[in-house]
Amino acid sequence: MDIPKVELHSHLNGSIRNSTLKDLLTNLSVPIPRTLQNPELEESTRTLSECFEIFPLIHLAVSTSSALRRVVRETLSDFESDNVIYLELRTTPRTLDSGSVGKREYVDLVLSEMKKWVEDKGTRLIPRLIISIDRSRGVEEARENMDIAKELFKMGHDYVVGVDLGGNPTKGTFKEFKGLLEEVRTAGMKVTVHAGEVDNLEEVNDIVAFRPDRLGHFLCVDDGVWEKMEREGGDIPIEVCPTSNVMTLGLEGLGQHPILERLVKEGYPVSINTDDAGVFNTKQSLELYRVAETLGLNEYTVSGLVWGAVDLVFEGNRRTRARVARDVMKGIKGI
Ligand code: 6MZ
Repeated sequence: MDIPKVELHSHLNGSIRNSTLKDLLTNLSVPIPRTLQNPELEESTRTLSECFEIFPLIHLAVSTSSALRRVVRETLSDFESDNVIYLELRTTPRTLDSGSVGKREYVDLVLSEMKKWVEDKGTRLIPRLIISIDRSRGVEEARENMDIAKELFKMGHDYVVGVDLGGNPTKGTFKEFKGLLEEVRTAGMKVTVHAGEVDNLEEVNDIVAFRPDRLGHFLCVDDGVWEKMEREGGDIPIEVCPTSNVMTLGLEGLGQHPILERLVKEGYPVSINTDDAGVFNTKQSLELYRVAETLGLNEYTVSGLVWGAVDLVFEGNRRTRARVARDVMKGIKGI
């Protein structure tokens, strides 16, 4: 799958290379957990609760400005090597360097490192930033994150394209954050919401009623949810993360994915993504390959999936969107 691709659902710290994570933990003299020592375990044991155990460890490893800069650079390089040409990375602002770097500085640091990387490399990869809320950390922290997002958006920062509600889906409720998300939407920003990663139909219905610009995962849903979506405004694009979904749902394989086949066969607006390329030991081309293999798709159908995702980007600049479309089309025509 060497065609130019777009990636729309990728958590910055979840994209950390395993080698970097081990390296940073070693420097901090933190013992390396068993799953990080054995590559076979890395691939087979990332259930939802294990994922949410590993994120605090990643955050501990990436607790300095220099570590964060390194993760930004390496993540961009990894996506570029996989021929991703447009990348929406998302991250949750937090403090670094024992509190001397605040949340706003965290975001500034990510943005400046992205810009610097682009300038130094002269790359065709276009990186963009989505600012996340971690639902397990409460509304006050969420408000701080959304204030940062709104401020940067109002300033016209060309890299900041939207906000996200994510974090451990078993903690907190969508309702707590709805008002905040409404505010950022009114300010003109795009909103994506993680939905249905665990069984909670009431919450999924609330999220669908809110009508975010995109939905993340959308796994535990029933017919009533689809009917509601249809009735109340039609399709909301879905960010599918195949390997992540298989692991967090504890499936035997992608063939058991609850909605993938239906989405692809019905031509639903979807994008295929990595979620946490480091945690799930994956990359975009591999995700597309797994979808193709599972559903028996030929390369034209896979190209159609990539092309469809171009329409779903949060980028607001018409020229940039046209550039992405042109580059993807050029690649597809070459196959
Ligand atoms: C929900 C997830 C996630 O923000 O520190 N995150 N939230 N579902 C998932 N599915 C597996 N994977 C990652 O990146 C790590 C953070 O992203 C969210 C969690 O809040 C995690 O702490 P950042 O860059």
